[in-house]
Amino acid sequence: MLTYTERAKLCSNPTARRLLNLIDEKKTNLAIAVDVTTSKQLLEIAASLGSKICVLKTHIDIIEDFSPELTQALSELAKKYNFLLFEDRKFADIGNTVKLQYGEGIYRIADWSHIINAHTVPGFSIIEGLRQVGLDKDRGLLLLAEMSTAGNLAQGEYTTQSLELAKKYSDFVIGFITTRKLMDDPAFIYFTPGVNLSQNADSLGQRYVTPQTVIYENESDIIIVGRGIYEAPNPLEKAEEYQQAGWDAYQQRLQKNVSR
Ligand code: S5P
Repeated sequence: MLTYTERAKLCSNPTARRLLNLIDEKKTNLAIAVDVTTSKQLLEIAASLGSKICVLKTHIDIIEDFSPELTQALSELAKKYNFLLFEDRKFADIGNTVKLQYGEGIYRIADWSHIINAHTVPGFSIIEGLRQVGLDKDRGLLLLAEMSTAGNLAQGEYTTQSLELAKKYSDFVIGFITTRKLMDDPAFIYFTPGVNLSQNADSLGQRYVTPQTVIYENESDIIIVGRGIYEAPNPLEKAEEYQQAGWDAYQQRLQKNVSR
């Protein structure tokens, strides 16, 4: 098995390279999902946990006091603590519409978010639309090949076809939202949400597994943790715990492959 850094050399997309390199540099495969509703909370978490994470995932449209200063401040923190921003917009429309949603409007996502994601329901045109905006800015796209929720429809042929789309646009598609590793090509990066050390589910269909299951057993690359960290009494301590768990599982996986 290759290390994150070794895989970085195989990526054509600059954001993918940067991400894989910084994971090894910072020894963290932890992405935090900060689903809070004020700028203040978001910036406080970004500043206090920035050194522990490789990616900070936002839902910018849930911030009730949004202003462009927020994304400016987030970008500065991302630079200072060396993490990437991932706006979890889950684009799902026709090419022309997603182009506008990505590049225009209040949020100007393409101007600050290194990584975005999209459902593959519309087919190739959604990728082409996003790519027209993001490729020149060195951005990267994740496809939702699977989801974490109970009863979700992203499986079987849908997942298989999503992988085919990724291969076709591998200059812009850097990986997937998924529960597990899906392909042998080491240039694709797997992000897995639905991670929690103390709960199996929430009350709305979310399903949780542990960092060990995600990174070691399912051979994914990055754990996405939300409430497990930001709702804890001491988020910094929790972030360290998840960082360690994710990193230990990765080290074990390297060993597993060596001894095979
Ligand atoms: O299938 C998915 C895809 C995503 S991106 N399931 C998810 O839970 N997510 C996101 O991961 C979701 O939007 C949320 O921001 C985060 C999980 O948060 P948690 O609080 O349940 O850890």
